[in-house]
Amino acid sequence: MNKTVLITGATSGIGRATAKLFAANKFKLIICGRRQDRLLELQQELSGLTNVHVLNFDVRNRGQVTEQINALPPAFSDIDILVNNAGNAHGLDPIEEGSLDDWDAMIDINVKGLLYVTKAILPKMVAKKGGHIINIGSTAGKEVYPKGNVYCASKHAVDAINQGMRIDLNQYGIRVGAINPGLVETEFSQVRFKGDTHKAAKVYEGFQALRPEDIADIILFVVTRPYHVNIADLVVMPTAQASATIVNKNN
Ligand code: NDP
Ligand code: 8X3
Repeated sequence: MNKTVLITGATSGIGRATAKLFAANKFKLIICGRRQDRLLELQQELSGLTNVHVLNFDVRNRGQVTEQINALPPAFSDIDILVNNAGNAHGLDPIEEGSLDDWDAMIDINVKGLLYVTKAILPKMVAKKGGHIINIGSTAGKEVYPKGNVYCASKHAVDAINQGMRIDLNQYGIRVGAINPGLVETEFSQVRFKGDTHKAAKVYEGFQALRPEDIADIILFVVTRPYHVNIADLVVMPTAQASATIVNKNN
């Protein structure tokens, strides 16, 4: 198995767990993120298992995204699988109190960033008539919850983009699918609450949240199906979670 996979947001959480699992399964890796120190550390950790290339960009910067993907060395330039994972929630506020900076961040990263990376990857997939794009959406892309407003909107956009990609890329035989997790314990809530670790920890208290490794397992399952099988849209929640607002705590 020597396929090449590009993972955005590989410095933490779901992306990092996916990079580790894919390395153990001998995929060639392109790991992306803004925190170069973490990328280099992960590259070092995984280099005994597979070949790892680092791309250090902010997905909001379309110039950087395009230039770096276009300049990939030949050994990494034929990308088979793109995992569009980079993203976060910024803030949890009622709409009338929301911060414009938080709104910009979520739309620019979760929606526009995902599009910039995909646009840079697509020409080669289209030319070779094959490839696999996995979009990490969210249950927030299926259901809106109190104070989730713009984050939910960004993930609803990912849901629509996932469907749109699948429709338009159908003629090229490119597989497109979304994985939509519920509550996963990562750095997600630390980012949402701007470093308030107490508030972040409270989100996952009293029940077993999903672990990033659970999502990595699913991504590996999705990409290792026979080529005629495309998992188009998958929702996964902790057993304790029934919806965005119903979580069975302390049982
Ligand atoms: P983490 O905060 O642990 O990881 C987020 C990753 O995204 C980091 O590697 C970060 O890298 C990267 N990232 C964020 N902003 C940018 C940017 N501007 N440019 C490049 N990379 C960026 O959170 P998760 O692992 O939980 O989140 C991964 C994905 O899963 C997100 O799309 C999130 O919306 C989604 N998700 C998460 C759920 C959860 O409950 N945790 C549930 C459902 C979906 P760096 O900061 O180094 O750039
Ligand atoms: C992350 C899950 O419920 O915090 O997308 O929005 S949630």
